[in-house]
Amino acid sequence: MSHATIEHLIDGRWVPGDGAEFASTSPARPEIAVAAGRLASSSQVAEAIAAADAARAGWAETPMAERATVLRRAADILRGNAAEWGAELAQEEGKTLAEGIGEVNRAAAVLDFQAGESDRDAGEIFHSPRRGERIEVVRKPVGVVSLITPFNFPIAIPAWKAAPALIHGNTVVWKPAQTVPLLAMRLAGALHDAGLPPGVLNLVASSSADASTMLVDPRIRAVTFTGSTKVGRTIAATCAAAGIPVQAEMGGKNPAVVLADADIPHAASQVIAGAFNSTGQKCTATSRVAVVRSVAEEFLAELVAGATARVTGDPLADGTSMGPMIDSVPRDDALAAVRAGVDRGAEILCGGNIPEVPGCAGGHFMEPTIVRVDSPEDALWRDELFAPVLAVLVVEDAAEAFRTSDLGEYGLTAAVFTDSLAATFDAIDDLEVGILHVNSESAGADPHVPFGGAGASGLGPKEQGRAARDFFTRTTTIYLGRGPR
Ligand code: UN1
Repeated sequence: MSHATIEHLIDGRWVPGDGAEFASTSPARPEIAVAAGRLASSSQVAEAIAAADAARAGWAETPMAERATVLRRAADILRGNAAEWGAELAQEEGKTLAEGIGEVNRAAAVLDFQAGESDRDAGEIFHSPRRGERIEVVRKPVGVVSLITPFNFPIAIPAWKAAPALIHGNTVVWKPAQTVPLLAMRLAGALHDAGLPPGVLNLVASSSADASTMLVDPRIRAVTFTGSTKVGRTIAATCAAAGIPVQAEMGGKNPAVVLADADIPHAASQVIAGAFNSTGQKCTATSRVAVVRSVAEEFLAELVAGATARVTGDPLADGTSMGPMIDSVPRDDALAAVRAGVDRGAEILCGGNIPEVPGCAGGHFMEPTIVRVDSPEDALWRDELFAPVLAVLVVEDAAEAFRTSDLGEYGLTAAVFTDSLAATFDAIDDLEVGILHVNSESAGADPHVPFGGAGASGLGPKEQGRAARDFFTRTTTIYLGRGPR
């Protein structure tokens, strides 16, 4: 099968890389290259930064309505190619075809929402305590911003960083995850073909070492990152030393809480979706569930039935409801973590193995896995695996459910299943999370509302919605006096 050729977008031109050879491979069939080429070298990263800097003034001066037109055209291009690019996404990242197509359309929706900023208010105006004066707050672009994006949403996450950056008049240097260069090219290509001027968005698929200037170059004014807590904190430390603000969306160990008055079949199907969609590789995935003892038997039976009904297989095949993981190393780490849990006394309720997938012998598959732990101190209850593994803890009551779910330093999302208004209030008040779902799965992020977590899950202003402008603009407060009469 022929593969796509990896190129980089620098100053409005597609160019081959000067760095080492690399390829993205299909996680379902690792022997197949999806895209191949050469990495961008450090000097190409430098060219990209210079191009973004040169394009800065022109793009900042472009009326927001014109910037919006480019974003809307790019959204149309994404929608027009959703079937084809969704299939490429499924092939390159491993999520199912339906998830891949859904993600391309989601990226389009994000571009459209952010384009709409051109029709909304531009700033704020305040009363002044003095006569003949008012106080205005205007927003301006910050300048050149670096985007560093992960493998798991290869087009949606870049869209929700690039769209607000661009609509607010910033220019971009973007390093995608090395595992998903093709989908990065699709988004950059859509924006380029939509008429983005040269240099406004530059895509450089490079090694982390060669991209390191994207964190410290004095022309870079902000860095937005999504990935692990460890890498996010390292980036934040590096940028802090250079005085560059960072927005980092990082890990999660998101709990679901199932209380006695919950609709149990609904709760189980939502927890299954939260745990196993995208093969559990979401920072918002449900990775632990506390269930109250009086409903535990019914809930666990539904849960196990839902997990075992998932068809793990080739992401492009009809009927597949869970694809492979991105690589064998994190898959093997997740399997080892489950085995270590079993050695400590945890009980596997389903999964825990590498499934046989016809035609995909070397694929990075893992069965949807549910493990019952007997203590909230267990590592399976506390450590993020980024894999299709769900830990279950049976608790006595709502108070214990919330207490055990609040353990750990992460605070991205949580899901609470209940009919009780009082329990809902307790969840809102007591759970230290950036996103709370009441009677729905822990994952998901609508384009028009803030997204991001607390604690080890997030640093800096929130993404998405109107909140996105807090990171991608700086404000000037103007004391606007009329002068003496
Ligand atoms: C979702 O829950 O649909 O990296 C999106 C991640 C998050 C995005 C989650 N930043 O998984």
